[in-house]
Amino acid sequence: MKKFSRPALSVLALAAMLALAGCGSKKPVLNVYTWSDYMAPSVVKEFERQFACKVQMNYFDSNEAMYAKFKNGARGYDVIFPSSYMVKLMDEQGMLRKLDKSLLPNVANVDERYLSRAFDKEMDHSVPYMITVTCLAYTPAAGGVEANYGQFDRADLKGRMTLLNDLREVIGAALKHNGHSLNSVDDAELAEAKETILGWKKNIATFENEQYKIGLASGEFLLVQGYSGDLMQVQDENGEIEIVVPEEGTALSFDDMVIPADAPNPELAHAFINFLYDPEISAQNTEYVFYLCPNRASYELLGEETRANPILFPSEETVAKLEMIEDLGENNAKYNKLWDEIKAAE
Ligand code: N2P
Repeated sequence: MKKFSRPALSVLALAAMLALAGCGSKKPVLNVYTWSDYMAPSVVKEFERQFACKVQMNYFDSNEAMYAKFKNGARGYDVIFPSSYMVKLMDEQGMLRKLDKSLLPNVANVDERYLSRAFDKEMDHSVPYMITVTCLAYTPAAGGVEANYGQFDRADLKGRMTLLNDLREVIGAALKHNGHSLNSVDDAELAEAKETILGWKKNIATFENEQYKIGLASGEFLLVQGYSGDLMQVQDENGEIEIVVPEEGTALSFDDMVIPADAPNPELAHAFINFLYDPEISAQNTEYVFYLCPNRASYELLGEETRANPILFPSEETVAKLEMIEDLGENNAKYNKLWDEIKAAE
């Protein structure tokens, strides 16, 4: 008995010593809250290596789900990736930390052409991470697809199409389809959008933000509304898939990097944002996720095919059709109500 108690005790003592010493071997953890399929694993690994830390990834599938989680008291995140309109809302509610620019030297390379369309042009609380253009994608089996949102009226594709589970994207698509701004707060235009979406709802399988990618790749879904990079990731696996920018115009959105006001590890969070703006890292990330990180210094490091990609680097004609999703202030409530009514409708 005695024989065994000594080593056991010394193991315990060592563990206690390590605990008292703040666990010398324990690495700092950076808690990230973001969208899935949105960062190259090699980029995360490289950050962990350079900064001797562990990056803990947590995922959300819509801005509203992320915001609701925060409102309900979720804490402990160091960097979050909401879209700009949601950043504005969170900022107004004092949820975000002011960024320390002295810790973000790489961010000086941000592309002014995009920054000029951002709401936080000074990057006081947010730095653009990636740019999304909302698109349609389809397989040849969909037959005779036109590049417009009117495709969701097609009864011949009933049950084989999906719309995003994203209220700003879907209401925005209907508004655009009917010739209006996707930020409209006009009651008549919104009522008309509701009717349009209720018609589409009869033909779609579901409102989906994640599973539609697998469904499109496998041929279960023939036509989907999706986020540009996600669609290109699927296209990379299944070369038959076509991606088009809807002719009526469509949403341009930025997902930004922000640090919550009460982030446990703000220094490491700044280091992460700065790291993601290292030209090599931005380029590597864009090549992997097929979204554009608006880092001018990274463009020349992209492959030729990527540089020629008309969705990552759209023509002036396409750009003219894109509209930024904006925060609508008190009118957000109108959209939430409309979305609830759409979801509840038979
Ligand atoms: C990544 C989706 C991010 C785009 N999977 C949404 N703005």
